[in-house]
Amino acid sequence: MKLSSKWRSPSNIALVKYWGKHANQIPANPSLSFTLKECYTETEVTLSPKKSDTEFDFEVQLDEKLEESFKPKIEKFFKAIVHEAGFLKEYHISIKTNNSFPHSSGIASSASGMSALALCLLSLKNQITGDEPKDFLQKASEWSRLGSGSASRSVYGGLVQWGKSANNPVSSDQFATPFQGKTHEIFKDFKDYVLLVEVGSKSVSSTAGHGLMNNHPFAEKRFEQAHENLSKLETILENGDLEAFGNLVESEALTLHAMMMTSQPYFILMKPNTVKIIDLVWQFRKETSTPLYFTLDAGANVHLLFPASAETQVENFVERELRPYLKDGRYIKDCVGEGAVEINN
Ligand code: 2P0
Repeated sequence: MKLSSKWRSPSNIALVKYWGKHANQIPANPSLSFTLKECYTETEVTLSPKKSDTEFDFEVQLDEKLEESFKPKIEKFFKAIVHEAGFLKEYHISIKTNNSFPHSSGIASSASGMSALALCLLSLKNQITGDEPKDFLQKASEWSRLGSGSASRSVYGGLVQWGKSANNPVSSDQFATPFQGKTHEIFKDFKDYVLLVEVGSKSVSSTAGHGLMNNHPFAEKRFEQAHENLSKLETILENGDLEAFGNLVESEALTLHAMMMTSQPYFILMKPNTVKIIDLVWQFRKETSTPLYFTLDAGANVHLLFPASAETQVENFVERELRPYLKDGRYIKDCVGEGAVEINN
């Protein structure tokens, strides 16, 4: 009998950013994100009798085509979890994956992709051993973290924290946890329009960028600031102060990119149209008082964050003023989502 497991896992957007890490994927500071809904990866893993003597006998297909370039990061992930997943050495492992968002959209697939894979592997472990640990999602988040730090946050829906912080006794560097604070209604159906500015691969990978925080002249101050911002954000999320929210997330986004620009070697992931869009967002906010804010990931795309009540104004603004600056005029209308789900065939 073939053993298989299939999961859909979403991407997430950090409000307080993870940038810098220690050995074994331990974050240098805590981060907090919104889990998304429309940007997700679906992955199916099937185990069958081993075909070769290699340590890990596996193949990966993206959109039904073999994808050799994914193998090194996955093999590294297998090595990181094999002490808890001995079955990885005993089977041929077939991984079939696809993303809801366009492949070369510049949307990082490592959060959704690595969490979907971790969830499948943990389900398979449980099928083989007959155990169902009561903390399934916590363990899946821990395994996801070992694949890619930001992936640890994708298994849960809504607001999710990863990394130890003083105010939150259940927080951990090992795995993410659902945000423990009170959340104002306004954040429950928040929108994130992902504006595609640049497609294709980035000049510097996130893993390399994290590495450049070692010996970075501003690193310690930045890690301290992330703790402070997380604590401020907890209050903002409770009281629903949108202006304070926007001020904090925009500052986090620009600080992330400032860390890149002040690394050695230095680099810039924003593109001219990224800056143009930020400028237009600021102008629009000033003129209309619409609560529209931006954040950035480690790339050139711009995420527009706003409450559902502002959607009509924002959509008109994007169509009228921002579309000319987007790659092929493309953007994805996303919103806060529920987290990963298992798919039963
Ligand atoms: C984040 N980013 O908190 C930050 C903000 C990008 C900008 O985590 O090396 O793909 O696989 O742990 O998680 C991107 O880095 O890096 C990231 P690895 P990851 O979402």
